[in-house]
Amino acid sequence: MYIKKITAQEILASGGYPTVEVEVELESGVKGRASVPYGASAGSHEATVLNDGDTTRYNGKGVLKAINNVMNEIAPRLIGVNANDQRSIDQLMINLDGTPNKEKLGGNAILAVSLAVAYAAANEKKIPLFRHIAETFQTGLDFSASPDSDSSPDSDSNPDSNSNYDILKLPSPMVVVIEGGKHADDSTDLQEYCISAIGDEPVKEKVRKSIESYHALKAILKANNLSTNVGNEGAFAPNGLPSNEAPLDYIVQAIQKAGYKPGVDLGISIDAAASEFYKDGKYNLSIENKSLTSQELIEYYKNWLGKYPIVTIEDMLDEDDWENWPAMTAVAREHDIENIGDDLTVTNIERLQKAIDLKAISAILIKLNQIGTLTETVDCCMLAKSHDMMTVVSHRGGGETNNTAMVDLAVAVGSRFIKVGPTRGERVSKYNRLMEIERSLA
Ligand code: 2PG
Ligand code: MG
Repeated sequence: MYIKKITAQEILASGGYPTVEVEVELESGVKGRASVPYGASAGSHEATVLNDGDTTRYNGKGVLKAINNVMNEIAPRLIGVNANDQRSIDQLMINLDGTPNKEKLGGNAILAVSLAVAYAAANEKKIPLFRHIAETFQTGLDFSASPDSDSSPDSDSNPDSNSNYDILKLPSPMVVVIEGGKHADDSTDLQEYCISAIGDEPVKEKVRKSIESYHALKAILKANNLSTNVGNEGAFAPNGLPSNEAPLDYIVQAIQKAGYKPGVDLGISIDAAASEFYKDGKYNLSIENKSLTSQELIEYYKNWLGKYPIVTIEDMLDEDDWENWPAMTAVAREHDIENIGDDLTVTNIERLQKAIDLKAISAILIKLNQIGTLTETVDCCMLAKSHDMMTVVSHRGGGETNNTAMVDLAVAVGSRFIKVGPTRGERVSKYNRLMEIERSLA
């Protein structure tokens, strides 16, 4: 499994700006290819997305420097290295970069190589990526076929079928249905309102029920004279909503209109992305003309918690408002709601450990490009898991590609949800991959 060649190129992401795509070829001729996303409301503690800053190309957002780093800095060190040794390869790139936020080589350059290596190794082993990740990092999940299954080469059964794995444990969809904040103009102050599937049923049913509710929501928004244009992630982004609470009410109506039970089949998840409306110690809710302290904001949210079938909340406070996060978590836990850190924790084990020590969160959002290597991402998931903390693997709002590594990661580490938008090719590719994995394991 020795690496023979690494190539990199600029490709377009869904936000209309370039991103990095890498192909790794092994001596056997087997290849792996991956591309990486970028955020819109990226946290300030994330790994660097290295852009060129050359304003004559793509408003300065080209990624030729990152491409150059892959070709001339990273590739020469990885030729001849065993692609199955993911941890060493990632460590080598971390050392080569040498900065805490991967600003020298670019988190985008490093992650694209990291994932392409993983795909190449999985392809060489003729196993799907999720299984390769689970085996490589010993995540404790067994996707291998059970010994009594028919896996003879001439059988037309799927080699991954009859596995020891219970498909009801696959991650559930957390579908962004209304978006505001930095993901849309003049919508809500809070960034995302999601429908999260909580029933005990196969993924394909959860996807269907969530998406049917998304369509029902369209009718409800229209009936309320609200626009059904969509934002970055393919969710509705209506102007002129009366409050940040209104979407919660519309979503409950939508779930019911689609014929499902709020709080039983489908619940609600909120991502405030509060760093985006925090300034000088105050949280500014512009559509309601309010400027609140952390304590006042927690009180404001508190009114919603017992009233709606909310299952998770995320980034309800600023990314460095550490002292108030524990109070938010305590309030959420009283209502059996998980409090997710995203910009707070940035898939970084040091920040996660701090959050654990402070009891600042009860769950963590996971984004591969927040930290920049597959190994560090899996380590973060495993640290969360060792503290019985739920993980949610997420897409990015700025620009996504059709790459589905986030889904395989979510399956491999046993994440509870994947957070992805409901429409647009780069979003539905994630749900389609999840349903494909389900079929392969059924
Ligand atoms: C988030 C993400 C994804 P962005 O905050 O959870 O929805 O947004 O990628 O813009 O940071
Ligand atoms: Mg978030």
